[in-house]
Amino acid sequence: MVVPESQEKMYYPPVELQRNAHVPDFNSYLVMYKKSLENPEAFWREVADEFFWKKPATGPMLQHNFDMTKGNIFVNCMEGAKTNMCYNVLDRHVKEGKLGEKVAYYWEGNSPDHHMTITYRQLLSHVCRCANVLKQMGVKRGDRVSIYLPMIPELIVTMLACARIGAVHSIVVRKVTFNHPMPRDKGQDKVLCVYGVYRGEKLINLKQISDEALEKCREKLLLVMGLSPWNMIPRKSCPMSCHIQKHARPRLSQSERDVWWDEVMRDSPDECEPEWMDAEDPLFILYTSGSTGKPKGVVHTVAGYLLYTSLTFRYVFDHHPDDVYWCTADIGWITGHSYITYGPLANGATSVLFEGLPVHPHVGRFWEIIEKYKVTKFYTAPTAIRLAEHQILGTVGEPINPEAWRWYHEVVGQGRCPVVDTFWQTETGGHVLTPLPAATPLKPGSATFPFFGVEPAILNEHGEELEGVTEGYLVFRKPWPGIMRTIYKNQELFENTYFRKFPGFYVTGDGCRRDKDGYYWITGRIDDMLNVSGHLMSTAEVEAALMLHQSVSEAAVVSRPHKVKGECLYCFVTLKDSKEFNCKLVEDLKRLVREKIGPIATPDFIQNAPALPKTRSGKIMRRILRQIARNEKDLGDLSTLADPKVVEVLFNQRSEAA
Ligand code: 6R9
Repeated sequence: MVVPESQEKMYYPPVELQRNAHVPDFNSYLVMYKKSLENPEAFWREVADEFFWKKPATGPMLQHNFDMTKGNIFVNCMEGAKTNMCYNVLDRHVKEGKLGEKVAYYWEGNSPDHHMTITYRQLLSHVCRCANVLKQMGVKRGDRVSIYLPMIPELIVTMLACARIGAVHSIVVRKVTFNHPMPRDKGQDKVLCVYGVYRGEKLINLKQISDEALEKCREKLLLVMGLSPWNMIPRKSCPMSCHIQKHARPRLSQSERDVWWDEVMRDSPDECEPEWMDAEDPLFILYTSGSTGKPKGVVHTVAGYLLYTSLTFRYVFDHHPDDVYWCTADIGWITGHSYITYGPLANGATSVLFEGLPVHPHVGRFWEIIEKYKVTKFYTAPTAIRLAEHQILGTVGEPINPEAWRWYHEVVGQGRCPVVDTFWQTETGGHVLTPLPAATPLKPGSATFPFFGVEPAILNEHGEELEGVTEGYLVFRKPWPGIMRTIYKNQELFENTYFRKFPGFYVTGDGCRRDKDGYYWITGRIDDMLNVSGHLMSTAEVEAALMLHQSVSEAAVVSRPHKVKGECLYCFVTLKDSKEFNCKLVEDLKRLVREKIGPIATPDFIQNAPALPKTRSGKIMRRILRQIARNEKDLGDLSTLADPKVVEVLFNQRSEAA
């Protein structure tokens, strides 16, 4: 792969940061990393010691089998131990840690006029009330609860209330139809949702969507809360009593099934004994973003997930008690589960919880919020960075990834803040390849090195391990506590998807390159690799080349069968505002790719794409683009698409010109 020279520049951790850091230099990282691999038992035991265990473990910290030829795949952490997630992230701080009055969340609404502050003590009290409400509704240990809420405090409250009583939460990403993530099978599911919510200027009627889904499943119950902005009026003076003023309430269509949040919460007692769970009991199910296929219900369990999200949060963000931390992700994505709810709370952190959009009511909203709450640690996605970069700075003509990286580093971080590029997956539970801010010299675009306890390897197609400078399949040799345990009700799919290809390894499905300094570079999903006349190339490198052109704001490349070459390149490009798509541009782009990568990579098709199909978390769904390129109309499951209309537009504008 061609690496633009600019990518090779190293950025060293600032000295001021190193003085007070948990891992103050690269050598300390190496020492701890070595210990975590050589003696995982001692390493994870020490991490576990800081949490509350109703009963200690009788088994080892980690046991596993990753080899299908030797039996079922499993991971087991702290067998015999009993604990409760909610107790560890709330009661422990309020009762033992004296953090009761510390702010857990600064909630900032869609409108800048709506905001509130929630302390650890208040959060605990609301969680206990909600836990009692759930019990009252008949939710028991082991039951599944589907949650369909926007980014409001009640979302965190309901997640933790489930964790407290041992119910398994399954958060449904908003705007998704209930097609797949809403469980259709018979179960003891309860559903929580709000009546509606504003996203920017747009009102989304979540209740109506839920009603439609629920029609088919009689046994479900629905707890309805108010329309989000209406709720806010009483919020400031009376946190969480909230919700639609009586006279402004819509009538409930299903009055025997649906209840109003404030009515049931008001009379609910604010004490609730936690359910003492087994270490390996499920904590939640989360459906993967589906950028590569049918969404799978990834299952995470109590103890291991607690240890791993807590530790990664502390080290990767170098957390200190006076930090104000902000992760802009949606809680419906694994990033929100691990790094808005569980990881930060396990550390007693203060976080910002933001309901709105980065561009509402104006493009500077992110930076305004950072100012307002004096945010010290900021965690966001490249999509958001690119959006802000283009809107604020106009545009430049260099590779998008390093370019966006540098902009983030220099303009947002004023050159003082390390950028931690964290590689992980819903399946991994937490960061697996990541820099540590005071320890790791950075290269823009690289997720650098493995986190503690994580042992990566790069394999070729035949499963042979590749050493040194190389590129191939990214796999992991051993589990860490936070790795997924199974796919909900489908152990077979779990084993086939992640373990069949290379016995003995967890297969991420991502391609990866290791450079001369041992840095890891993710090259994209393996399914997105192209084979043109026998040359293997990653879509990411062709896309990076296309984005060098000053008219291009985004590009996505997929393969299309070709009589002679086997596969050829079909490129979708989104142009910057005011740029025109014409024959000259197409020729320029072809020449550019040829120059940067070589004649073999010359695109056969280039199509104008006013927008690209993306998941809610901003990932391009190349599976769909591949089908558009091949003119295959049966697109299968589109339920995780953020905006299904995009697909139709792209079909209509297909490029047949070679
Ligand atoms: C956390 C999350 C997982 C897939 C993963 C990979 C891509 C995530 C990345 C990255 C390059 C990074 N990915 N982090 N690629 N650099 N820092 O995103 O989970 O929604 O399950 O997606 O995202 O392809 O396999 P999830």
